[in-house]
Amino acid sequence: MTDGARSATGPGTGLRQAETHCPYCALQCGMVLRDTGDRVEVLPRQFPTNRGGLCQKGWTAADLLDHPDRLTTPLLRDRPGGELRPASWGEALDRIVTGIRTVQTGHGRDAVAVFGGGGLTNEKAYALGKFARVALRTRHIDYNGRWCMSSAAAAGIRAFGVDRGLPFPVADLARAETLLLVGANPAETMPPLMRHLADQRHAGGRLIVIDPRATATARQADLHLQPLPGTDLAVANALLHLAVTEGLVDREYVAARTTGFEEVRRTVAGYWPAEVERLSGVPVADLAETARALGTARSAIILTARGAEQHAKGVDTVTAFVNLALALGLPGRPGSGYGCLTGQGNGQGGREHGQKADQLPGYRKIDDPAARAHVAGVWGVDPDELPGPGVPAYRLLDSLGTPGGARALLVFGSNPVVSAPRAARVTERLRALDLLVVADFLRSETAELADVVLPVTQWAEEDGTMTNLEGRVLRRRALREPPPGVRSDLAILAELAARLDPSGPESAESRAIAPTAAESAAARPATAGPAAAEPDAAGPEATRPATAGPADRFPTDPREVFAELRRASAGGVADYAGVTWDRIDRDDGVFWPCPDPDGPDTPRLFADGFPTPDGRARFHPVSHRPAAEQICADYPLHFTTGRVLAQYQSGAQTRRVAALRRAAPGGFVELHPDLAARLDVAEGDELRVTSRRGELRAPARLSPAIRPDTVFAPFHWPGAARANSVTNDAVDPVSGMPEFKICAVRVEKA
Ligand SMILES: Nc1nc2c(c(=O)[nH]1)N[C@H]1C(S)=C(S)[C@@H](COP(=O)(O)OP(=O)(O)OC[C@H]3O[C@@H](n4cnc5c(=O)[nH]c(N)nc54)[C@H](O)[C@@H]3O)O[C@H]1N2
Ligand SMILES: Nc1nc2c(c(=O)[nH]1)N[C@H]1C(S)=C(S)[C@@H](COP(=O)(O)OP(=O)(O)OC[C@H]3O[C@@H](n4cnc5c(=O)[nH]c(N)nc54)[C@H](O)[C@@H]3O)O[C@H]1N2
Ligand code: SF4
Ligand SMILES: [Mo]
Repeated sequence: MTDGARSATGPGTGLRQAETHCPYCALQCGMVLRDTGDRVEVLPRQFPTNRGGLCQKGWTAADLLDHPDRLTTPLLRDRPGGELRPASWGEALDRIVTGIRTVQTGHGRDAVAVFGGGGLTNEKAYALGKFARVALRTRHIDYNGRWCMSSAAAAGIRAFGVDRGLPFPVADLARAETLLLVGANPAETMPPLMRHLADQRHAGGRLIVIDPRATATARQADLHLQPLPGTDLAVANALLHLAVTEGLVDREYVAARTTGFEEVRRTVAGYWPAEVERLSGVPVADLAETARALGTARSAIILTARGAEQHAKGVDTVTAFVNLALALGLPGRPGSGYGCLTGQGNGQGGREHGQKADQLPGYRKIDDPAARAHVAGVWGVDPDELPGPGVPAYRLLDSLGTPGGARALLVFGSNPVVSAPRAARVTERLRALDLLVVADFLRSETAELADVVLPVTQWAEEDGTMTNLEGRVLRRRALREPPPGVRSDLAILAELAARLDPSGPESAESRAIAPTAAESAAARPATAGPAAAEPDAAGPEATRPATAGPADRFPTDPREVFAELRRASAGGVADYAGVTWDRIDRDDGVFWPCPDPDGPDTPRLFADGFPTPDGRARFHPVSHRPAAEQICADYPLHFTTGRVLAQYQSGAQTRRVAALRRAAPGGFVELHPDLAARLDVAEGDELRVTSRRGELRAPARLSPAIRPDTVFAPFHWPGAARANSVTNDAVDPVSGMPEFKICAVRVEKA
């Protein structure tokens, strides 16, 4: 195979194969797909993140390509309460356009909303944000990254001036003498990442894990702190308190590279370790050992994930760990720093290019006049035509169908019926819509409620880019053509934009049905790889007259979209202007920011300074506050949620893979044997977990690994076992992130 053309026929084999990445999580493990004629094989591939490893989900990812549940025709519901039936593309698109027009005419432009996903490629995420602002002209767009990354993102921006999950390559983890994981369970959520952790241990490094459960990750640690859920902020402040009293603060670094330490020092002075032990259950000795392990190491890394972040105080909790990292002088030092483990496949890129309510491409702010002018220029519209900021995901979903809320919703890449907090309420809001459109390749639980379902391509049928947890932009490469009847998300957005365009050359009614993705793909050269010259970033679109209607502004070729994204992001915080597909192919990915095609990219941030106005990182004093919902006589236990290895997210995909269903067949409630004895519960007994918002039913799984005052359930299943029937919809005031990780429940035998 030649460089730059890695989707091709293998030499002498007659087999088509493609070097691509796993469709699931942010580790974006390298894999080779091979079409043997009757099936698609997945082979692991050496890539810096996975180093030849894959987890069970990656190995089985191709099972969904020709799955019997795969959607290959649009579905339409003729009347409320009726069944979904197969329909033609023309009929489905007409129904959507008519529905959007009716809603916008009656209730204004903002009455149509868009909900995106962190699994979408950069090109799709960019096109979706542009579609909302230019074709629908609504301010209402947000996405499932709000459930996932938003608290760490907000904390990163306020401290460092930038949000890139890891500001260094994953391989740097092995260089940390001390590694602290807070609310992260990578042994189940990113198994190949454990290879880097094993290297760290072999080099003599120490691993410390903070988790209310003794997870597969915690069991590998030298030290496991097992706090009550929702007390991490206090734990972090106590660690900084100890660092101060034991003289571990890097005074030179604090003086030269940061601002605001004094106020933080005064705040943490009140976090006496003994008091924090009473609050969190973490022994003073363990707090002291952790503070010393971090403060005396030559190199140390602190990582947070959803356990610390998915709280109504997630931003402040992450800030507390960032404060600790800054006081110890870690960010920017080799083999050291603070990072957040991004979750979804394109969780990083998905939050940079405009599907966030307050954001334009390149991580620009939608309320910044200069940002609006730049992006409007690229889009060929008047800046004054761009809508203002919308509202975060939960507020958006919670207001659907209410007075003042949106009445039509288009969902691309999420399954909120299973994954949203307080899911019964969200389901009720979705049912109240005048029009629900879902683009998916499977009939997800959310698609089941839709008025129109549009069948889309899968990862092995697509070209595009993803940005992994390291901020490394990667290539997704197509192996094969999509099945007939299926279209790409980009093609759907382009077609809808054309039909919605009031000034377009062809009106919606008279416009011929555009070819399907399969049809137009058939017209492309046989190698789906980047054989054709990449459109210049300052190419023809740049000079296209601003009078062209939206119809012309939605290219369907991902290369063209990426070229436009580069221009839209140029000069922004997440600058992709210098990233080209060829360069990604050559260098195993390109780290942003990368403003110049001939200049360097940025594997490591903060070596010389922080992208803040004065170049210094900023401390922020933060204080512990209790969870939004407290335990009481009626709801005496803490409830927390998370993941298991063999299922992914809402499970829409992985529940359909036979091997994964065998490995993790259904929901369960994990509880301590002492608690089980008190409740007279035996292993396997059907339990009812009830909160103020609803209940779930699932079998008991007894485990000494969990605190006796806390029960845990994974959130991958719909129906009776749905964890989000129980969770709290309280959100962080800054980020809008819901409190998935703690609420008050009662547990009894069902
Ligand atoms: N198998 C699998 N892998 C995945 C995913 C998946 O669905 N399945 N999803 C991907 C995505 S999108 C994401 S975001 C990541 C998430 O990756 P992780 O953050 O590792 O996953 P979670 O299981 O949600 O949470 C991690 C841990 O937080 C702990 N926890 C709960 N409450 C608290 C608390 O208050 N404090 C602390 N310190 N810990 C707490 C839980 O016990 C759990 O072990 O995984 C990615 N990888
Ligand atoms: N209780 C609880 N709830 C949680 C969490 C938790 O820890 N606890 N974690 C939260 C987190 S971190 C996350 S990230 C969310 C995730 O939850 P969701 O947003 O529901 O994510 P997925 O289950 O990945 O849903 C993606 C859907 O889009 C489809 N899809 C995949 N790729 C594409 C594509 O390219 N185009 C289109 N059109 N469709 C596509 C899939 O088939 C699937 O139906 O869940 C959140 N919910
Ligand atoms: S760790 Fe993540 S990217 Fe790697 S194979 Fe598993 S799901 Fe895919
Ligand atoms: Mo996530």
